[in-house]
Parts: sequence; C-alpha cells; structure tokens
Amino acid sequence: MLKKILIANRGEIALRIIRTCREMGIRTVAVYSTADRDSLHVRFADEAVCIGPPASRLSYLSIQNIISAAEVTGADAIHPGYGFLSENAEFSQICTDYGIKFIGATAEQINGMGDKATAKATMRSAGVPVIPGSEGLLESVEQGKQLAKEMGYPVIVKATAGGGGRGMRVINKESEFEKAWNDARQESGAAFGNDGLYLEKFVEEPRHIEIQIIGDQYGKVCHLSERDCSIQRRHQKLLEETPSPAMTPELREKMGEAAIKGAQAIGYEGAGTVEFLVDKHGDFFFMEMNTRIQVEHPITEEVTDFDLIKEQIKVAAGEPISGRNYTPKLFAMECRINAEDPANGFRPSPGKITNLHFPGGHGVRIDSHVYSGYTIPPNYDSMIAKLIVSGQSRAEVITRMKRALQEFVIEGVKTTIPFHIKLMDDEGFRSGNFTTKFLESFDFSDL
Ligand code: MV4
Repeated sequence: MLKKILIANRGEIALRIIRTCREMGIRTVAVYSTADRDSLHVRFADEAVCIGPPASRLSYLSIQNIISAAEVTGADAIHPGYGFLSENAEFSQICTDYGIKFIGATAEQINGMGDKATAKATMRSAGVPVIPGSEGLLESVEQGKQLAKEMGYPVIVKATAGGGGRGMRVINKESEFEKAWNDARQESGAAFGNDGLYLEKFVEEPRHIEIQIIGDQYGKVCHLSERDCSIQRRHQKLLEETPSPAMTPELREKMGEAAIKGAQAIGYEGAGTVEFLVDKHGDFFFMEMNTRIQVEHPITEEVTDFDLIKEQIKVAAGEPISGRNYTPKLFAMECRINAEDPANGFRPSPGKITNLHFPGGHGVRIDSHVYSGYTIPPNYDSMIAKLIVSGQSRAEVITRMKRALQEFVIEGVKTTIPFHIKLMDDEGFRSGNFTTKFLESFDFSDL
C-alpha cells in the first residue's frame, strides 16, 4: 500500500482526500500558496509545503514546485484532485519519470481524451455510440457545408481542443455557416493554440448524463451508475443528482456497458467519468471522458456506499476491483454552494466569512474547507461548499435539501443558497422533466 500521498490541490477536495488517507493510515503532504496559509488542508495534513504565491500558475500549476515538494517530503504518490494539474499529460508523465505514482490517467490517455476528435474516433471504434458528424477534423469550410447539407441543419462545430463549451458554435442554416466556422476557429486558436474543428448534428434539448467508472491495473472496469448534470448555467454545473429522473434500468445497463467498453478500449485504470448526451428518444451519445475524480463524485458515494477516493488509492496501489456494476438503491443530490451573487450574474463574492453554520442531521453531508472567520481568496474558483443530501426517494431528497439549505448560515459573502432554495420549489425541476436548457429560462432577478 502507498505510505505517503502529496495532494496537489487546495480547498474542499484537498480536505476530502486527506480524510480518506487518514482512515487508510496513509500519511499526507499538503501543498499551499501564500493565499492559503490559513486553509484547513494545511492544518489537517501531516506535513505542508508552501509552493509559491497566490497566482495558480506560480503555485498549484507549477509542476516544478510540486515535484520538488514531493521529493523533499518523500511522497510515493500524488493525488491531483480536480482542475489544476489533474488532466495535465506533462505532469502525469513527469510524476511517472520520477517514480511517483500519479493517481490519475497516463499521459497517453490524457492526450487521447483531451483531443475531442481523437476521443470520439476511439470511442466509435470501441462500439460506443457517438453523435453523427464528420470523421475527424474538417478540412475546409466547403467540406463542412457539404456535410451539413447531407445531415440537415441544425449542426454544431466544435473545437477538437475544446471542452466545457468553449470554441463551439451552433449553426441553424447554411448562410450562417461561414461566420460560425470562422468564429469557432478564431476562438479555439486563441484559447487553445489549436484551431482544429469537427462537425456534428446538433442534438436539441438533451440531458447531460455521465457514468462513473472505475478500472484496475488488470483490465477490469465496472460502473457505479450515473449522475444527471443537466442543471447548469453557462457550462457551470450547479446541481447534480442520481439516479437521473430520465433513467430506466434498461438504459442504465446500455449506457453502463458503453462506458465500460470505452474505458477498456484505452486500458483505463482508476476513477473516470464518461459523459453522454441523452436525447428525447432516450438515445445516448458519447460526448467526453474525464480522466479525474469529479466535483460531484459524492452523490455516487452516497448511493453506492463506496468511498471513491479510497477506490482510487487502492487501484493505484495495485489492488484488483470486484468488477461488479452498481445500481443505486438511494437517491442523492448535490448543491454547489459558491461565493457568488446569483441575482447579479453569479458575480464572484470573495471576502471574509463573518458567521457560519452548517446544516446537519440524517442524510445530510457537507464537503467544505471553510470556517467562521475564513477569508475566501479571489484567486481561485468560488465553490466553498458542497451540500450533499441523500434519501429514499427523489421527493424526500428535495424536501430534505430545502430544509438543509434553510438551516445553512453563511454571512459576509453572497452565495448560491437563495438560488438553490428557489430551485427546490420550482415545478419544472420537481417534475424531473428538464434538459440542459432549463436554467436559460430561470428567473434569477428576485433572489
Ligand atoms: C452538443 C450539444 C448538442 N449537440 N453537441 C457542451 C459542452 C461540451 N462538452 C459539449 N456540449 C454540447 N454539445 C451536439 N452535437 C449540446 C451541448 C451543450 C451542453 C451539453 C451538456 C451540458 C450542458 C450543455 C449546454 C449547452 C450545450
């Protein structure tokens, strides 16, 4: 088993990883920027190393500083959490070169899934359903227009280096094609230094449903059912739930098997997520694969009773998995509590938390690194807590979530709590019949 793990992250996920390590008897090393001196991950880890100034580029994204911290502390593995270096192929490779186990994907897998046209081709070869469109990258505007005419509008052009919604354009008719193409090319070239584009049929009003998988070093992969992430605004997820209200046992079986086939095709080891779009007919299509632990992993933990961080560490240490797939027997939801003002375009609201009270009770879990008196620095993402609620039915979870949100006290900064309270009362949300467009028509003005 691993003896000492360095956590190359901050905030709630650093704390989340430290908690599991402690239960497993594994020593931990925290790294921190000068903005995070007073953070709980620094206090709760066995050792802590300052890796630079507040700017992420000079601290949490500094491969050199993090590898140095691992070397001086003698860590035998690095857990990257999510964001930062978690899907950085160079970092994964350098860890391997230094004999430090990277708890995540190999450089080859990260590159293969990071290039979306390549990822799609890999999945199609593995027999995973993909969205109809170009085979690989488009070679010219003319080729794109020709293909769009054959498939029928609307279509979408996407940056192969993109993800999270950047560098894509929906095209409704041929007269819009050239401008959309040029805009997407320009945007992806500037953002990613790669302006390769591919084309797909546009799937209208889909749901975003992802499958949690875990693979071991011996080629076995199992799935731990799905999460529905359709409640998002500008590609930022605000609430996730499992099971998906749109799921059936048959669809879960098919999507689960597709996710497993895709992961096995790349020899995937560790925890991963395969994202799908699901259309109104219940047809599903591969969208992206995330080669990291995700923010929303706790809802899967609540309904399967697996500690996903523990599973990641066990497979990294070479333990085999059981290879059994899981169907949830409970229901769970996660509300992302961000230091943002939902009434004003979700504008970040950093600053000092002057008073704090966390909700509790049966079926309520909080993953958070904040405390009363803590100052939220402006340098990083604004998520300050995840409120995770489980129960026997979706209706029970909604009732319990609303109760917990009402009990939650955070003073000194604006938060997304008022938005979530309103969401729990929303008829469209309560019906479970919503798509990724749900928040486009939501009224945030009275929050
Ligand atoms: C799509 C789509 C409709 N049709 N592709 C958004 C992020 C990136 N991962 C892919 N995305 C989409 N791709 C086709 N062919 C709609 C989206 C999309 C979306 C997907 C998941 C969750 C929220 C979304 C919000 C807007 C658009």
